[in-house]
Amino acid sequence: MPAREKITADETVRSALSWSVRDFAEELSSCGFTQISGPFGASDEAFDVAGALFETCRFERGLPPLSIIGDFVLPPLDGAETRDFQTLHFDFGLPLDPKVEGDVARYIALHIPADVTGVRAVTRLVPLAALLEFDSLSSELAFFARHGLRIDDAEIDINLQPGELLLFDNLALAHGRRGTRQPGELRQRAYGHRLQPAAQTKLRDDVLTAFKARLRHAPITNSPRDHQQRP
Ligand SMILES: O=C(O)CCC(=O)C(=O)O
Ligand SMILES: [Fe+2]
Repeated sequence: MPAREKITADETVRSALSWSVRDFAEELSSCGFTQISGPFGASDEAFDVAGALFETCRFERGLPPLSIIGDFVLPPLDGAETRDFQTLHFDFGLPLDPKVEGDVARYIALHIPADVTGVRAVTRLVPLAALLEFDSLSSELAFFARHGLRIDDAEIDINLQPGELLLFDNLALAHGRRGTRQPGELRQRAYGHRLQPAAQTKLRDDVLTAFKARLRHAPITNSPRDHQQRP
């Protein structure tokens, strides 16, 4: 049975959600991210839902099949707490001048297990269209910077809580963190494609073309639901 049928037929997953997989997939496609309250106690359960949603999105976008290319406990259980800030980044990066076969992360799922206590960090999301808008104002950037315009103006802070799941498009939003995370606090799974250099170059060009088109027409909108735009 093709993966998509297997996923959308999973009534256990669907009935556990107040929104259907399709609703969340639509929000992920239009906003670049979606937050699901669950609660999901265990990460396996959360990532089953993540996989179903990403599969729906990638199928509708005509993207190549996804596989799990990274699965991390952040920080590691036997590690130290993180520093109190993580700069904006793309997981696995965007290939700029690919020469060898490599993994490209298309979607990221973040889950905080339900038994974690005392979460103090928030995940920062910044739509790339907004970053490019800033870039296109480069001659004026120095002026605005002197007058207090910060990238924070485009930033969406996600205050992910125990049991919740955050899904985002790694190639539509840069992400980072504000605040400290304790060992074992966050589970992160990256879904992507292993691509030859020519396919990586095409993906890079498709991503940049999509940004340019968005800039000409409409910027990525923030979620209509419960996300906090920084003041
Ligand atoms: O802690 C977070 O919210 C984000 C973590 C992250 O993006 C990473 O470690 O790659
Ligand atoms: Fe990351």
